[in-house]
Amino acid sequence: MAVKIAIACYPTYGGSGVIATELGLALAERGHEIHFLSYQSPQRLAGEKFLPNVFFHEVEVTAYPLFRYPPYDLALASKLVEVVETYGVEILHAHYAVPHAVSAVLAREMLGNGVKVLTTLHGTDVTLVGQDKSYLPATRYGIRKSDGVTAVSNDLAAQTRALCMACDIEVIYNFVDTERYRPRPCEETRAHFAQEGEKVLLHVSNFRPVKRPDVVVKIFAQVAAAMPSRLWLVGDGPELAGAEALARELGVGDRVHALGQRRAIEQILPCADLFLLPSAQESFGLAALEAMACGVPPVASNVGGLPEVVEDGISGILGDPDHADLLASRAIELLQDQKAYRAMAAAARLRAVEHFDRSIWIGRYEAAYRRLLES
Ligand code: GMT
Repeated sequence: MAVKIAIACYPTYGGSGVIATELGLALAERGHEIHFLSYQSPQRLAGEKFLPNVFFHEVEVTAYPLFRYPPYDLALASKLVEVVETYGVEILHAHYAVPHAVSAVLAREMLGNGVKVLTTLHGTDVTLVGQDKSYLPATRYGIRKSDGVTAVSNDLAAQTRALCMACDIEVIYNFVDTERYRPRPCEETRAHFAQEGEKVLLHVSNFRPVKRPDVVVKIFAQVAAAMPSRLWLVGDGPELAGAEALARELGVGDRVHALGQRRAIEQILPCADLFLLPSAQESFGLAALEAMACGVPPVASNVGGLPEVVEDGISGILGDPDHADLLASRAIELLQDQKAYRAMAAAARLRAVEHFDRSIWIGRYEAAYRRLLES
């Protein structure tokens, strides 16, 4: 049964926006009608093939001299109402609690027509932003008043329950399209930023403090002291300049390449030998999963949901991000042992295909929608 779904999400490169967009596109391919709502078109929507059942509705926030802070959450709620009334949307799917869940609940109350709200929690909406005292009561309200709640890992579900935000939370893991994200030859791309025989370490993020780009650079500096190597930094954010400064301080500035924000990430990932993600907190670690699908083992922190994705010593390396030296020495050992490296790269790919391929998890979202419509 085809369902009409409105997806409220962030349009940026961050994981929640990526999952929301990939989910919407996959659902559209399965015949559902998808309406994305955000303040700009989601990044991953750009360049996608034309699908007649995919719509984007820009949430416009009108400025007014009285408004020091134009109320985006109200504009989003109003847009959701408009989209439901115009297109007969049956489900409002909020990705990220703040403010999307609250706006969706408000829209449902305004409509009063039985439309259902499903909220998907992604991590920082519960563990960081949502816990800020300026947002906590509203975050709790949005989550509790949703008709259904999903979380992207068991760890995040447990953290949410601990905060008494909601008890009935279904875990629906993040997923990856393992046909698009796959190992591929990339001599040409590599040649731009690395020489033959050099190892390439890669970090992709929004360079916020939670991603610990300082640890990324510290790990790399030790690897670079042990073997010819390069560090590629993809993405942008407040900590990027600091990471580059640290690299210069540690004497590896000329081996670090900031590539900026890139769209075709599936073409860059397979060029790396290792993917670094030593975050302070990570509810799932979608970037690590995308690397694994490309046959690139992650070197990541053993926090949050990452141990549910990466099996330490099998499909990647997990450790304490405050012990960069330990993570670095395990990375060096792996890179020096070709047989062990090949086995880990193959295990990483296999784990992504067998446990996190999108075909497995899209069906779980469809089932959640069905249950809501029948309730
Ligand atoms: O990691 C970020 O800062 C971005 C953030 C987001 O919401 O866009 O990512 C979160 O959601 C992703 C998709 O579910 C998860 O894979 C990330 O682990 C999670 N980030 C954190 O928990 C820090």
